[in-house]
Amino acid sequence: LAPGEPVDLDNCAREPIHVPGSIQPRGVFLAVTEPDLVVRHASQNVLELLGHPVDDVLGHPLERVLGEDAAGAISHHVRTWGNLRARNPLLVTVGGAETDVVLHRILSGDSTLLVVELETASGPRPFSFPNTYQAVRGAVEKINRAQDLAELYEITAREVRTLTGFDRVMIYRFDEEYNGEVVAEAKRPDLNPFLGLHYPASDIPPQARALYEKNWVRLISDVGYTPSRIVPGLDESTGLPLDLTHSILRSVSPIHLEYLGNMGVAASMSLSLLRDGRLWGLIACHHYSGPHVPPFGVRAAAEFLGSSLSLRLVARVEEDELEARIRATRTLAALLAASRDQDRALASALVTGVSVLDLVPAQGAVVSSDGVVDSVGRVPADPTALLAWVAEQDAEVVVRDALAEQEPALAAAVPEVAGLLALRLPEGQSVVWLRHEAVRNVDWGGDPHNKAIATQEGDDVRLSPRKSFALWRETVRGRSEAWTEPQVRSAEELRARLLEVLLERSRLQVRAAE
Ligand code: BLA
Repeated sequence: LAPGEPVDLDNCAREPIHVPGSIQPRGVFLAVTEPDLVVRHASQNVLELLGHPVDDVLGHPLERVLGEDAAGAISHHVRTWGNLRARNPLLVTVGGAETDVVLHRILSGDSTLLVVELETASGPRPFSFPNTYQAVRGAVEKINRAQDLAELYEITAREVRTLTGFDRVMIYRFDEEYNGEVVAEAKRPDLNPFLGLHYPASDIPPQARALYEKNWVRLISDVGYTPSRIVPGLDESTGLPLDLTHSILRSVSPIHLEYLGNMGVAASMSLSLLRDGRLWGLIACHHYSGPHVPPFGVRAAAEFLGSSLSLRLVARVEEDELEARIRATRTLAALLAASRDQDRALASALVTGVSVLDLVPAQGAVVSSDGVVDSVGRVPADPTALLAWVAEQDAEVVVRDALAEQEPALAAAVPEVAGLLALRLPEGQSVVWLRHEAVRNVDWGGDPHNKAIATQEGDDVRLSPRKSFALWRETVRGRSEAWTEPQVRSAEELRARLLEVLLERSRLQVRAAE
């Protein structure tokens, strides 16, 4: 974006959010040279928070801004430790107030600048270090005991809420295209649930996701804040604005603030969930009644819970995949045993008791074999058109998840079907799994709490969760849940074995006739 160009819905994926040139004013931002600790950049709110006009700070040693003790402690700290980010925060007293100092270095031409961010530990600190440690240890133990993915998400949401005190904590999981779904939620009981809702990928644009892979926590403690500018803010050697990727005070995208405002959110925090270094989801936290500032130590503890969830998840997904494979093998064996029973039509054998729906989940399945058509689950009243269509296909295994778009003629004949997985067998025989449209109707009616949403209803405002959900619903309309690779593989395996079974059955029939 050109400087001064407004951010809007069309260009917001190009907004360079890591270089906003300003911060959220709950703390102070300073960038100093080393080892002299002379201030080169400062946020304008040094006046309000520390009592020095920004011009009295620039070009002066840190000592003048923070006092001898605090500056001495920082100087000692940076000379002692290499990995500063792993050692945050440093607790110092500035102007009589307990203050968290959070340090990291950024590049400045061939050299580096030390970024010093200060957050006053406002109000009573609900979590001393030992308390936080106890809480986190207890939470990790619970996470490790979770029996399945759903419970794992659930426990993490609840524990993060207990730790941070947000009104709502959601586990937000991306699909392959970075559309998101709220898969777990812990909330104040009077709030309406977001659980199960989906949002389009554009709600969290690519550059934001890339930033969140590097910096795993961001807090917007007051959605209504006025940004405080960093002066001068442009790096002396490169002329470029300072990179705030790792700043804890980075001012956030105005378009996102508008979104949060429309959602009725007063404060927001999100934590990155990573798998092999890639973002697979977020823990998204909302506060509604007003600003909310969990101290840095609590945010770090919540981040740690997020990484525990991520680690556990990788193990859990692998366990689940293994279990699914074992289950599929057993189901396949049961189906084949049933299909060898010569006294029963093959079509009936595959849909009674252990059925093809146990092998591949779907809303219904139709089997046509040897002139017999049988089904299980929800299937069209008259599957003739469907079976005729499958018999005409060239491919042995046919996979469709957007029937209306991919096969309009067939879709017109079976309007309730959005996706199918079909095995074509010799002589017009087939096994066909059927899925409905994936979109569930979610009742947004009433919405007693988030009044801001209701006032946007008449407007063409895209930046509200309800409009955003509606957009997602538009983009996925007419699609079924995707057929996964393991599911298609299971179906292919069934087909290979059924070919043998059909051969055997016809041989026995011939012999019986002789
Ligand atoms: C960032 N968008 C975000 C973030 C979330 C969401 C969680 C991370 C920042 C944070 O912690 O608040 C989206 N939040 C959601 C969703 C839910 C939620 C889906 O609670 C559902 C319950 N956003 C838009 C559109 C654009 C956009 C249309 O909706 C742009 C075209 C932009 N979102 C946008 C940007 C950021 C963002 C630029 C980055 C904010 C920043 O870190 O500076």
